Amino acid sequence: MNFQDLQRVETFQTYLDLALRKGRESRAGMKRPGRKVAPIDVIKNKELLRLSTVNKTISRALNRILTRFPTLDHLPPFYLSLLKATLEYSQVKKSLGALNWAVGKVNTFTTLYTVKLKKARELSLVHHLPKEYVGRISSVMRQIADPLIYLEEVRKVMKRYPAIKTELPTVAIYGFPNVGKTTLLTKLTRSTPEINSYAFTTRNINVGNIRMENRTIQVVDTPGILDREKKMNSIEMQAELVLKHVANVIVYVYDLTEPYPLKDQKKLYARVRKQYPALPIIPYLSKVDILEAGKIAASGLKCLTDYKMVEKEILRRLRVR
Ligand SMILES: Nc1nc2c(ncn2[C@@H]2O[C@H](COP(=O)(O)OP(=O)(O)OP(=O)(O)O)[C@@H](O)[C@H]2O)c(=O)[nH]1
Ligand SMILES: [Mg+2]
Repeated sequence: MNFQDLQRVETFQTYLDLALRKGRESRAGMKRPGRKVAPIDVIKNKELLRLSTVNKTISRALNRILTRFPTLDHLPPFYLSLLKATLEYSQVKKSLGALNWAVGKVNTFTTLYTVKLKKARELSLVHHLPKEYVGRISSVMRQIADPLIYLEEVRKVMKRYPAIKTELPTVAIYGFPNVGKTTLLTKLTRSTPEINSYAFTTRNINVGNIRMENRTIQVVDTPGILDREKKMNSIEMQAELVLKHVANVIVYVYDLTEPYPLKDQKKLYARVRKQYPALPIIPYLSKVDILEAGKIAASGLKCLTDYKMVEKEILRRLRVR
């Protein structure tokens, strides 16, 4: 899913002003009737067109928001968990519900005032009813002021969600900070995310694809994890949700050149192993090109050290699944 294209949600006043302006323009732009029509009916027809234009403009604007935002009931578990962790789920639901309510309400008032206007016999009433209609519509729109403001906040948060295809077979690269996770992603895929010689370079989830044997395998590079007891930050939590809901295989990256003790790296590995017993884990040792001789043997690790081997192993693991 991709939330990057969600469009900005404007204030109620913006939508209302737009609808009223379009309404006025439609009234002004109406052609003179060809045949002889009573003066009161000329005005009536203009006002009727104005009402339907206001209705159409508001419905279109609000429905566009409603259709672009994901349907909460159909969100894949990864995005649903992410949403619940980063936003107030019930408030998102309520705000979208409020927009739906407003579309219905504006529609009902439009029908009501269309009928009233058609029936009106006096000119004063023909002038008065549209004013009353605008008052009613304004009041409905005012009632969705807060939901619209909140949905704009929601959009800004969702824009930062990673674009993960939850239906693709997925490999998650996991491990301590600065161990070479993103470098491995760039070797496995053609993506070119940022790589740096300092920890916590990856502040978001990077995604790349491997095309092999006529299938696409998604590779997700997670930010570095410190196996802390204390509460996880939002980025660490995203990495955790990838393992929980999206990954079919994990590549765990070990690094013997970084200051993180091997004991801690093994502990994180064991934690992941225990937490996700159904997921195969491929241990990979990075930076062997700069590793002192004998260090691998001394570590007792049994890892792949070449990304080509990792690729083969990923395929093998996915094939047996
Ligand atoms: N020599 C050598 N350097 C490597 C290798 N893999 C990664 N590096 C270097 O290690 C540093 C960190 O690499 P990244 O790929 O950014 O590591 P990361 O695990 O994604 O780091 P965070 O995103 O901060 O958690 C960079 O300076 C890389 O160039 C490798 O196999 N050999
Ligand atoms: Mg990285």
